[in-house]
Amino acid sequence: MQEFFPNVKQIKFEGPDSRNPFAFKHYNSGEKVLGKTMGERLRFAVCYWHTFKGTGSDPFGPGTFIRPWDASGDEMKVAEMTLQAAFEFFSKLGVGFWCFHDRDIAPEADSLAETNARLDKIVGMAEKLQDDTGVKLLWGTTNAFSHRRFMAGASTNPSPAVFAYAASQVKKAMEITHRLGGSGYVFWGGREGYETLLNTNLKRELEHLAIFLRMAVDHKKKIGFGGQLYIEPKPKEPTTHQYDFDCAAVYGFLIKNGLAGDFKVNVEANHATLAGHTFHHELEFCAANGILGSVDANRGDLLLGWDTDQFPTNIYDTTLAMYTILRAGGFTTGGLNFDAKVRRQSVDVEDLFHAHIGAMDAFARGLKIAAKIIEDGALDQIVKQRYSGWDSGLGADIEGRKAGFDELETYTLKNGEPAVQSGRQELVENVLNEYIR
Ligand code: XUL
Ligand code: CO
Repeated sequence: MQEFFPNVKQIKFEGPDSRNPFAFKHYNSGEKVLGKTMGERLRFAVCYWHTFKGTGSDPFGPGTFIRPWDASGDEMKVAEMTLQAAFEFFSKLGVGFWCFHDRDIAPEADSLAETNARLDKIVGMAEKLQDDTGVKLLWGTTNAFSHRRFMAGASTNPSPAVFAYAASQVKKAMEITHRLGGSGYVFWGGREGYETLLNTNLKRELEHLAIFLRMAVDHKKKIGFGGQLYIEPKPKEPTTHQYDFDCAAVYGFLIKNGLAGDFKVNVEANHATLAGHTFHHELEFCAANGILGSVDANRGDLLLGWDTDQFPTNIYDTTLAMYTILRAGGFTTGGLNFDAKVRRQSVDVEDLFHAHIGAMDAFARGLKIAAKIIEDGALDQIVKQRYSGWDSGLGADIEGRKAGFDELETYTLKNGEPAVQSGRQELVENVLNEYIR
């Protein structure tokens, strides 16, 4: 069988002193952190679209990558070679999971029936490669945003025929995800939003989105798919205003439509920053509301301000992310999917390894640092003390709904001006810095 990464052998853990660029310095899959192995805690996944289908194109120029798995004039042959290259990559990197869009793994044909037949063929191969390598599917999803039929959205399209096409596509994508034993299924509303309200019935589009998601829940039950459904928020890009703007908007939408029990959130770091939030904020919001499901691990560039999907390398970001994820109980069905692409100038196949090795090490460091902060209770003590007024007396009466406005007015009239306490922001920032090593 053809080897697509002949210059790279199995990536191993060599420890922080290693200078081998093809070795992990911090990610040691079998090492235990807070009672579980790093592999179990981090549940890394490689995404198919950027890593194997990405071309290096940008709005100012076409692709720059020349991939050995693209070297055929026959689309289906390319799909087969790409799948083989992907599983060679997953195995050499030592990740447990992968993620795909339906259209990443098999090219669209002239009819839906023919496209589905192509998918079945590739999925049969993927089933075998999963068995051979032990690599599992973290989640599947549908690309209902690239084809011109979806230019005005999929489930929020003004045309019911496009809604039907998107439904057929999701039906099939859920079925193949189920067949491959996927732990989840993602809905990212690629073009579920609008460019101008002058031609948009916003109320109706939101109703259609809810109907569509209800149909997906029904179909999941019908086929016996036990994986978790996720919504992945993004505020803009490609549309000017996306409906699943951020985690709070998604949560409100789910609650309003009685879907909160059926969906969790797939939080993407770069989407968080596009929404004007930190990645940490979005994770903490989900944790606080019991909807933290999975993560698209990447980073944006605040100087550029678009979805650059860079590989995560910032230790502060990975530490704070893992701090929230660990305190929320860790991943169950979810994991850390590298929805990230190498830069346009990183044209060598080896660059794909450097990118993932660095990102996995960055999260391994974040995990270890966050675990130590938690073990020491270094920040917990400070936060607990800050809110201790709520544990007894006045605070407990308010939380227990024993006091109303009348009682609180009586209290205030009697006790006068409340004492103020320092928020000690510089102190907590220093504490964090002491752990980042
Ligand atoms: C786009 C994005 C998608 C989703 C899956 O910004 O993040 O790749 O993760 O459709
Ligand atoms: Co994503």
